[in-house]
Parts: sequence; structure tokens; C-alpha cells
Amino acid sequence: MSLEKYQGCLLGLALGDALGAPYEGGPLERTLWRLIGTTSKGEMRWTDDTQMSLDLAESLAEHRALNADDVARRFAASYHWSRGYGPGAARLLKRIRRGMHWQQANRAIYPEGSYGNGGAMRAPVIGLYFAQRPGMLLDAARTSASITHAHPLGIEGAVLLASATALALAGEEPLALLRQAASHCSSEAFVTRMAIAEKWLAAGDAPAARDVARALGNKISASESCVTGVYAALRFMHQPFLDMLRFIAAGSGDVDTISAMAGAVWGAANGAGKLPAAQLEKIEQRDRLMHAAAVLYGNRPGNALS
Ligand code: R7I
Ligand code: MG
Ligand code: MG
Ligand code: MG
Repeated sequence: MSLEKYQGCLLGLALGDALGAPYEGGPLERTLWRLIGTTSKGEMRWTDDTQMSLDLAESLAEHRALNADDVARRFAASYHWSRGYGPGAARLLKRIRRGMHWQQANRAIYPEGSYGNGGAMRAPVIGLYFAQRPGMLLDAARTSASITHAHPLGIEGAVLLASATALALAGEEPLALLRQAASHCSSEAFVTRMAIAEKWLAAGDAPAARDVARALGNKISASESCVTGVYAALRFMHQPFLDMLRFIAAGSGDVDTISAMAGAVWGAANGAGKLPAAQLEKIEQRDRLMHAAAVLYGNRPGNALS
């Protein structure tokens, strides 16, 4: 556990998001991002993945606990179409903003809750904050996801990313990390994919990006993206960050989110100092990201100084 690893995680998440965003979606979305993907100061913009991670981090920092009502309010207040939120998430956040309680609003969109990857893409923040409280981490991951992603698969994705992040902070090596993270998976969709990823890592295989996307997924649903993100982080854990992002982009699909998840786990393992400096220089709101990481680090339960 070090401040540098906390900053590596949040900056890695934001960099993965911003560098992956130009590859997300079809021709229409890519054209739109060429128009809105840069700030007026020439910085790289990030998307909903980073916005929701910051909202969650800043709420945890202020309340020194997971306060679901406050997190929901922050998500809704931050909503802006130009961050590229998922379609259901956009409708949900507008309802919360109009005053509907999140518990009622999210069931009004999808009766079983959303199984999109939006709950998992911000779960690394839960891994950071509860890194030294394994007994609280899983529950917090579930609660934080259920605000917008109450479907069991949406929640399972969040549990996977939160635990993978905490294990990366603790310095676990790829195969051991994967096995421990897999012990928290229960659905066939996740268990089957984690077993494939474990087999590849154990054998030292390096399947092509397209084959990984086909076997582990590259879509907007949690079950078809989270294992891919974790696998990419572990396969490239001891290789350059940008090689990992190129690999994910070559698999196409939900590139910003898979890169954000992989970037967070990779950054938690390697620390901010290993992130590519030129790209880091150009990311928007870098100071806010650094500050959020520092406050999560300082306030985390179990920290002797908190
Ligand atoms: O999961 P979510 O927040 O989207 C995140 C993605 C990331 O790629 C971001 O980068 C951003 O681009 O969006 O958004 P949701 O709308 O909750 O879920 C994503 C999609 O999954 C939905 O738009 C639906 O297509 C699908 N989906 C469902 N479809 C039917 N029934 C999710 N849950 C259901 C369901 O219960
Ligand atoms: Mg996004
Ligand atoms: Mg999008
Ligand atoms: Mg995405």
C-alpha cells in the first residue's frame, strides 16, 4: 500500500478511459468523439467511467463511509451527455436528478437492475478505499454497484474489479491474483471466463486480441467485459501500459471501459511512476484525480494515520 499505487490506480483508470474512448462504439460515436474528445485547453477528455469513479471517491472521502444516497446524488449531479453514459444509465440519472429515489428509479429502467458494466468500471475505487478491510470490501462493492446496476451480473462485475484492485495493491502476482479474485465469482458467465483466463496465464499463452475478445468478451455488459479487463491487466502487468492499451484497442468493442478497468488494476500494481508521462501530461483534471487518490489513501479505514 503506497500513495503512489493509489494514484497509479486512479490515473491509470482515467488514462485507459481517455485513450480508449476514441475506439469505442461504431463510426458515429467515433466521429462524435473526434469533435468532443479534447478540452478547450487541448487536454484529453475522459468519459463516464472516470466521472463516476471520481464521484464515488469524493463521496467516500467526505463521508468516510459508503453513503449510497450521497453517491447517487453525486452521480446524478455530474451527469452530462457528452461523457458518453450508457443509455439506461443516462435515463436513470435524469430520473434521480428529478427527485426519484435511486432504488425506485433503477428498477423503473430495468426491472431486474442493469447488467451493464457501469457498476464495475468504478469499483476499483472501492478496492482502494477498503483495501485493508477485506470483510467490508465485498459488501461495499455490491452496494456501490446496486445504486445503478442491481442485476446480479452487474454486481458480480463490481465485486471482481474491487477485489482485483485490492489484490494488485497488495502486490499479488498475476496468477495468484486471478485465482483469488475468481473465488468471489459465482455465475457461470464469470466463472467460465475466469477459468479460460487462468488457463492462458498458467500456460504462458498469448492469444491474439481478437481471440481474447471472442472468448472473454468486449461488450457493454459486465459479464462480457470485466474478465477481459482483469485479464489484460494481468497479462501486461510487467509490460508497458501502452502495450496493454494497444492490445485492448485491437480487440475493439467497449474499449474505453475495458481499458479503464485494466488501467486501474495495472496502475494499482505498478504505481503512477510507471504510467506513460507524455499521456499523463495531457489528461484533463489530473490534479483532481491525484487529490482524490491522496484522500482515499489517507482516509482509508485501517490506515494508522486516519
Ligand atoms: O452499464 P452502463 O452504465 O454503461 C456503461 C457503458 C460503458 O461502456 C461506458 O463507457 C458507457 O459507454 O456505457 O449503462 P446501462 O445503460 O445501465 O447498461 C448498458 C447496456 O446494457 C444497456 O444500455 C442495455 O443495452 C444493456 N442492459 C440491459 N438490457 C436489457 N435488460 C443492461 N441491463 C439490461 C437489462 O436488464
Ligand atoms: Mg465511457
Ligand atoms: Mg459510450
Ligand atoms: Mg465504455
